[in-house]
Amino acid sequence: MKKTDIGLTNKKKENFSGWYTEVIKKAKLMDYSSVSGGIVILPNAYFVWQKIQDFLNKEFKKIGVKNAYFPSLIPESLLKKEKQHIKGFEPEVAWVTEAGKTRLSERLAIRPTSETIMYDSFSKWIRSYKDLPLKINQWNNVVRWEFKHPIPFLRTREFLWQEGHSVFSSKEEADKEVLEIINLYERVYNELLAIPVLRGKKTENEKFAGADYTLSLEAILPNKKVIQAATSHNLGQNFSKAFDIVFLDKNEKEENAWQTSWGFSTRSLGIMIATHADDKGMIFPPKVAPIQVVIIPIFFEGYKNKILNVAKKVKDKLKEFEVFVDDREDYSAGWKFNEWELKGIPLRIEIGPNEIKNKEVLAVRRDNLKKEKIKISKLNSRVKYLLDDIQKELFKRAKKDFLDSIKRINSFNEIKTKENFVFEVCLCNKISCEKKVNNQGLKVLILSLDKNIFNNNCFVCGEKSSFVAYIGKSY
Ligand code: 86X
Repeated sequence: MKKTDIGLTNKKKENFSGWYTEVIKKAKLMDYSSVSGGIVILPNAYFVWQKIQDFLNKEFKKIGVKNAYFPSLIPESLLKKEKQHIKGFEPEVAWVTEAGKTRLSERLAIRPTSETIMYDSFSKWIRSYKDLPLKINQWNNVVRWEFKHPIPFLRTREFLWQEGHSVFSSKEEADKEVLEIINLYERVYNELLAIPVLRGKKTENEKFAGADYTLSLEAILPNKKVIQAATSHNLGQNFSKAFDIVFLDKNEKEENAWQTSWGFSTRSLGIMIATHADDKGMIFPPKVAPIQVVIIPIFFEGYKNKILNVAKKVKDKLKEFEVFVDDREDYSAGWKFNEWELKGIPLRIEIGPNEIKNKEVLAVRRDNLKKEKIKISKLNSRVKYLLDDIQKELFKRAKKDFLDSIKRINSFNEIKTKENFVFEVCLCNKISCEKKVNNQGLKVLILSLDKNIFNNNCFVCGEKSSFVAYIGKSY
């Protein structure tokens, strides 16, 4: 293969979508399948998903969430029991209608989300306040037959996620949990994936129809389009009424339960790739990198075995990290450098005759390509420092782009839709003002939970404002 074959031809700044498609394919993160909108998640990307699972499973356990598994097929009658929540979604449901040559007496939906099948069970399990809270999570796949064109990871017809579903005896507990969960999701983005996000509440118009209110995270992609990054819903008593989830309270009085549901999906992998990768290819944040350090022995005639041995010793010293020694002999060192840059490995260690002589290695960072010599005796602590620093640097860069993408405005005529910005505004939260925003091809993405208003007047109608909101183009 020629050097040019493993480089990227599209530039991130010039042709974002062409670039994205090229990175995910050439860095071996995904492969297409014979179903449109169905992708193969390759080991390098799946590894990240497992890191997310590890983190969330640990945190879920701390708050009493237990993992379980429900069937992937949902009878039509169950799916349609809560009318409100499937509004607008019906065209996306995929159905199983026959088995072999027999037509099924009732169609079965391939789960687009599992509220209905889970809550049917919950209604049988819950009798008294003593059965609450109930907190069940499942890691599964869901299918939504979207008609917008699919984009690997970011919009696929089948994807992986976790969906958590809790049942409480009071509204307050549900309020507390939806916030707790959205904060947890924010930590996955900030701490693992090194990505800043907007966090807030959806408007009545944009919330999940089955919920009293929806909290969400929104990520800003390099093309300045905004994408929903995770959601946490307070379902109130909407589903408990439809599914008859009732409990006897301490006074033996029958009450409808209070519920939440929340999800985090493999869309996050697409957001991570789009955020950090550059014109040379993928860049994994060290905390989720399938290989954190790649060691490349530079073979010289007469030194080969010696160098290989040192490479193996270095790997042994770095036991606490994910390390791979690329000892392939039929590729040149330069070719390997390019390949591991393309694949996004955060740190490369080169070992040649000079390094052996001086009892050191040469380390090259993927984020800024800076090189430094590290004494073998200081290897462990320095590699730890460098990986931490790369993680921090990636977040810092992403945060700068994020802040640069947000522009505060005070009046509606400041919106120039050709400009690519997320606008920070003060809003009254009337539907008529939101519709005016929508007519510009923009959405009210979230209402901030913690920012104080900076203008007393709604940026659309001029009447009293009540929220800081973010508006922008959405995926
Ligand atoms: C909304 C709601 C909720 C648990 C989450 O956002 C997190 C995890 N579920 C999901 N939603 C639907 O309810 C839905 C329903 C049908 Cl029938 C459909 F075809 C598509 C859907 N998409 C989203």
